[in-house]
Amino acid sequence: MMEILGRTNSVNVRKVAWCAAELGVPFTRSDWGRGFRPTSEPEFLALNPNATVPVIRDGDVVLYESHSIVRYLCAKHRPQWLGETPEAVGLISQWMDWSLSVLATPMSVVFQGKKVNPPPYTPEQVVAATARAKELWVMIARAMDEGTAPFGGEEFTAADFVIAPFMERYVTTIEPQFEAPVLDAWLSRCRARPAFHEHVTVPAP
Ligand SMILES: N[C@@H](CCC(=O)N[C@@H](CS)C(=O)NCC(=O)O)C(=O)O
Repeated sequence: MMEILGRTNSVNVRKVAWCAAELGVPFTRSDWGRGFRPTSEPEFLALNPNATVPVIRDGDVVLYESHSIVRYLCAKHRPQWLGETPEAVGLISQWMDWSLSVLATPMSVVFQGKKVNPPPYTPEQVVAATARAKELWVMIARAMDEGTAPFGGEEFTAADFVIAPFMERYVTTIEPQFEAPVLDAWLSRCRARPAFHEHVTVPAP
């Protein structure tokens, strides 16, 4: 059976667990990472020398980087979720990469600034990151309103699994007053799914 290594309060672990559950892929999970078994242990470093969660072990396949794991799971079990035309593949991939390279940083600064004690960032850094995160969620909502976002639709794509867990975190712990009907509707649809409820809407640390 596939194994996920990583604590459930990590947004990156949540992405992978939700994707696997929606695909019907059975898995076990073990608590590694901050507050649990340290990823600096040699057993973990042998799987991921970057010492980050999540990692999966699926038979002989060992992978780290949450978005690569989501791509792998979709490619193996539901390749259409990666896009059915070259254009769709490009767009889904673009948003997945964007969410790691652009969205994840301010989200992480704000979240850790609010939740980690002592906060690893100054209040000024948290204020700046909050403003940046808000700009980015406005950008996401606009793309959804314009119909150019390859996520939040009737059918899943790989991009849903990596962006919706950030959205859940944004509206629950960062900006509960954020007003964007298109995001509210998407979040409601996600929350109605048992797998999202089980693997993403779990209590934050
Ligand atoms: N780009 C990586 C980032 C992984 C990452 O930074 N994971 C954090 C948790 S969200 C981590 O491992 N923190 C150290 C720890 O928990 O010990 C991915 O998407 O998997």
